[in-house]
Amino acid sequence: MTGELSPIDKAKFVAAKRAAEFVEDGMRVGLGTGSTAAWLVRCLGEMVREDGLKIRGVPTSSRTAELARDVGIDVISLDEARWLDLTIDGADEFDADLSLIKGGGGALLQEKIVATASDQMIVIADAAKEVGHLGSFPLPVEVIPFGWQTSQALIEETLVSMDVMGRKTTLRMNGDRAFVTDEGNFILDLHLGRIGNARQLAMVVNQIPGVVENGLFIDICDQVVIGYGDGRVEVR
Ligand code: ABF
Repeated sequence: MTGELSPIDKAKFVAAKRAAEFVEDGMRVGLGTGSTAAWLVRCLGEMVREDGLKIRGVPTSSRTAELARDVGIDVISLDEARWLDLTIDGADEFDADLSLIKGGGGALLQEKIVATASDQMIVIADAAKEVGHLGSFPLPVEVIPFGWQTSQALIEETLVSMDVMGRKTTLRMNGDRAFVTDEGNFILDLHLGRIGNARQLAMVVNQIPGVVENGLFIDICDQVVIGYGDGRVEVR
């Protein structure tokens, strides 16, 4: 499955493989989105096919659902599962409090719903995702298409009074068209540079009309499994 991996891919793979060890028979497992989570899905698929692991997987995006079915995982909907034992997903940034920025893959809404409806959430990440302060990675905010430019202006106005360094927001593009999420919404990327109070920012942004959800995951992640390019893994 792995062949000769680049250091970054090896870091993602070893983190995913270590996290897969937390998955037990009979679990309902939230399956994340992104390249690190894709390694997890492949590892779990191998455990299902070769070790007879019995799990039901709830994907956090249509891309993950397709990959999970391809590797032989029994895929069910979140409503069929009703609640999850464990969600394993990637992240764009994590800090010492295990607060996260997620949504670089455009799936933050389903990811946050699935992660919140889980007894435990584990993040798998290469070591470069660890930051002292959240904010270097643009914070994704999902907005409905109606009035998105007004929402963008409202967000920028709100940021003026927030404890952040930058205030520029850009519409996420997919080629020459706006990126559209599985729910048919748009993503605005907030280029903040440094977020002082992530908890406050997450609450305030979600009050803005037109905003559906943001990519700050506060008090959701329970553990992080960090992979390194030399093959080392660290669980915190
Ligand atoms: C998804 O994967 C997103 O929430 C997050 O932004 C992204 C990380 O992607 P990768 O694992 O490819 O770095 O979980």
